[in-house]
Amino acid sequence: MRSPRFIECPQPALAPVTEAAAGLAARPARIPPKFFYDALGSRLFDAITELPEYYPTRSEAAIFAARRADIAAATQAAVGTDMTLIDLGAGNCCKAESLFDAFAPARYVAVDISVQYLRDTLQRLQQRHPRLETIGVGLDFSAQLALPAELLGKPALLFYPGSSIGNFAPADALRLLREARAAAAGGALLIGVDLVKPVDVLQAAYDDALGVTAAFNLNLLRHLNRLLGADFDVRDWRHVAFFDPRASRIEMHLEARRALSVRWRGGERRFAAGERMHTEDSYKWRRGDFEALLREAGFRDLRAWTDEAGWFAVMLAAG
Ligand code: AVJ
Repeated sequence: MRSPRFIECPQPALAPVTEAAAGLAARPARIPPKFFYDALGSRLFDAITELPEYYPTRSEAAIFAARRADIAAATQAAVGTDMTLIDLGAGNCCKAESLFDAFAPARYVAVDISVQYLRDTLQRLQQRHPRLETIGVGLDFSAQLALPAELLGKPALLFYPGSSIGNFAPADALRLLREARAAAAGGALLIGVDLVKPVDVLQAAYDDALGVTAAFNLNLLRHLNRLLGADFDVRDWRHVAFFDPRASRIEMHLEARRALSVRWRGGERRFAAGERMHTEDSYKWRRGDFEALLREAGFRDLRAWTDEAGWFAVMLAAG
């Protein structure tokens, strides 16, 4: 059996502690969504994907279940047979692994902000796929997709499922897509995109009856307490999520229930009652607009598959 190899990329320009502290001091306060994903946050996100209100995971899975052979054939035609599968934000690697039979990759590169999470996941994955060359890359690609040079140059399939692209404002999404096209080196991108749909469906997905999304959002404060030595009391804050039709995005915020002050290592600030901290944007695209964005990023030969309701799209774009 082979063993997975791990590459830890150098830290981004801004260290996580510096970035989080700057966001907390900003007006209005704004913490990037990558800070949701500490150990508990990752588990809470997994729980979100099981909620009846959270349609994206199920819609995307339904598309792959119904169209797997078609998607695999189109992907192999675009990338070739000696396929390197580069999984952006691999997490538990389940989605990529479910494609191994149909896609038959020669090499699997799992990229995630948390290399620690990847270590356990990839050890177990390697046991199930003993001959697959498996590489784990610890990289925060939210500011720049700077993959290690040794992995670049051969046509690759960049796999970016789950509509994580929704966390990027259109201009930043375009930048990431351009970087993905460069990394694909003549291969292709296979991406999940959440689409515009009735507002009540969107809002329920981000404000579920059980309060799991609220816990996911509030857990950010516990993460900041650990990361920054902050003294947030989670009970002082409330989860807020709504769809802004003009920006075509869900916004998530944490709202102070009363006037309070927060201290952390190297800083302090007051929040008025009702003051909000912006924690996430989740953009919802019209299919044609996202296809135009892919073309603007230099992709061609676009294919798109949607679920029956037309709520989610899986798109393939040649580099
Ligand atoms: C992982 C970014 C795709 O935007 O739907 C789920 C994160 N936030 N519920 C999304 C999320 C609140 C999710 N993405």
